Order: sequence, then C-alpha cells, then structure tokens
Amino acid sequence: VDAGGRLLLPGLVDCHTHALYAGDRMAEHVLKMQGMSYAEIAKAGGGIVSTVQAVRAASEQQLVEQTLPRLEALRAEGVTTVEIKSGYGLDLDNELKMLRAIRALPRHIAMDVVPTFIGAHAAPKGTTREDYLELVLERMLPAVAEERLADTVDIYVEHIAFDLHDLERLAERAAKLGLKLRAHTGQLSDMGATRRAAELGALSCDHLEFMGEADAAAMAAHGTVAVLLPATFYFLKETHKPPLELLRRHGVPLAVATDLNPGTAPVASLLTAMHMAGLLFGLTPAEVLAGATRNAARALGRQGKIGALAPGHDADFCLWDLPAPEFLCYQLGGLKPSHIFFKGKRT
Ligand code: DI6
Ligand code: FE
Repeated sequence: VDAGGRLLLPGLVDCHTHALYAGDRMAEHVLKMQGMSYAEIAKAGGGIVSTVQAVRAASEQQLVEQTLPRLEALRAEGVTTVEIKSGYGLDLDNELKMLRAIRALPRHIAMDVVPTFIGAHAAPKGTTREDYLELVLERMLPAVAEERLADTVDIYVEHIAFDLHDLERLAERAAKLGLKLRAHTGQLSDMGATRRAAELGALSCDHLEFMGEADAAAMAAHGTVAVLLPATFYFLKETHKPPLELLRRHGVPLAVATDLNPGTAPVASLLTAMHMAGLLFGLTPAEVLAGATRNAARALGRQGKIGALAPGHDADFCLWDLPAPEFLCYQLGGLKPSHIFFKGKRT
C-alpha cells in the first residue's frame, strides 16, 4: 500500500461502551441541563432502568438495527475494535438477547466487537438488590459462560448500584466459570472497590474519578488498566477529576474510551473522548493515543493482538492526512482517516 506520505496508526480501540440500546433519554437530559444530578434522576426512577424498558420491548434484530449507526460513526473515525456491554436487560432472557445481538453486529459492519456481560448494572424495578444479584450469579453467569456469549464480566460498584461484597461474590463466581473481570469503580464515590477489583485480578477499573493512593498501588501491582471516561465526566458536569498524577506516579496503564450510552455519554465519537482526555483530564497526546490503542487493547485482554502495529497483530490500521499523531487531540470534529484497513483489507 502506498500511503502517500500519510500518517500510519493502529486502528483505534474503544474499550468501554454500552452502545447497544433502544430508545433515548432525552427527557432526562433536559432535567440534567436544568441542574438535576444523575444520582437524583436514578433515584427518581430514571437512569439505567428507563433504558431497560425500551430494550426489553425491542427485538434482537431491532437492537442490532438501532446500534449499527452508532458503530458506523465510530468506525468512520478509525475505530476497528469496540467493546459493548449488556446491562439493559436485567433479566435472564433480555441479558442473553442483548449479548446475542452484540454477537450479531460484526456480520453487518467491518469491526471487531468484544462483548461484556454486565448483568450487575442495576437492580430492576420490583426486585431487591440481593435477590437480583442471586439471579445474576446463579442463572445468568452460567448461561453466559455456557453459550460463550462473553468472556468478561463487569459490575457497577456505586452507592446507586452494587457494593463491595457484591463485587467479591461476582468475582469469585466469574473465576470459577473462567470469565475475566472488569469493574466500574469510583465514578461518583470511593467505595474501596478499585483496590479490591485490582486485587481480584480485574483487567480494568473504569471511571476512577474517586480513588486514592492504595487503589493506584493495587492497580499497578496487578497490572489493572485505568479506563478514563471523560465524555461521561463532561455529560454529568462532574468537577472531581481522576487523580492523574497519582496514576502516573504508580505507573498504572491509562486507557480512554467513550462509555457510549444513552444516559451519561451519548457520544458516538472516540476522537471526542480523546480530545476531552487531553483538555479536561490533562493527558498528554502520547498518553491519549496509547489510551485508545495499546492500553485499550490491554483493558480487553487483547494486547499482542490489537492496538499496535507489530508482527503477530491483526492488520487493523488507518492512514491519516495529518502531520503528526498529536493532531488527533487538536481539532475537535471533522477528523477522519483517509483509509481504513481491517484485518489487512481496505474497508
Ligand atoms: N456508569 C455509567 O456511566 C453508565 N453505566 C455505568 O455503569 C451509565 C449507563 C446509563 O445511565 O444508561
Ligand atoms: Fe460504563
């Protein structure tokens, strides 16, 4: 391939999304603009559970159709691998429906799609958290493992969702079934979950606005990736930033992702999240680029396969008409690779 002097970069990796969903949360967004917080909206019956109704009402095929335009937006910006979580079904059949829809997506678009099971995203209406977690552990996890619908499980540890003990029980069960662990920790409060998830071998801890020294030390010791989600920080009008200096000092690998979801990050643009990681969180352009390639691959347990231009890796790469990589963090909007190669083939 004659690149004509263009910049050659690995295909981008969006390692944290909830991109498969139905409906929208526009009404909540209006409340948010008027000053209501995400936790207040969630407690008033909005939030994750309102998307659950829409997802339950949609067929697998409808979920695929509604998700494809969002994936196409990511793909056009040079994303060749996208991770997508379940977590809007919140019962056995609907969580499996989501994961089957996620599995069907690559038949329609030239991208790798990595599924993650996050049954422990919220307790559905009419169930206690305890009863629901039993269902996740006893029914959903074994079904996901048996049908091989995902090889990684995630959990939302937060005062509006699940607690430390739930994380420990999920991790134990997942390990028995040979499933890898990731965790949403420290988004709205520090519940001690980041260090615990790292000790339990989590591939990544994601969000991390609220974390401390012991968390960073545990992440470094266990090779846990810190996945930063600045678009969510922006959409929630948060002010408390992830402690970047702490993460750097301990040598924790940093990744950057969109968190694309209808409630807290309706952002179908990894380049936008990368821009925000630079300007809002203070990552250097080199950190941002590693965060959307090499370290994002690591958060997915796919280092050595994607996220780098090196022998033995998939030939996922893009050509950009830019003078240097840092230009990806400069112009906001309108950047696209001139050529996209997926598994060695131009798409
Ligand atoms: N944290 C988030 O920011 C998203 N999920 C999560 O665990 C929000 C998902 C939603 O509000 O629909
Ligand atoms: Fe998330």
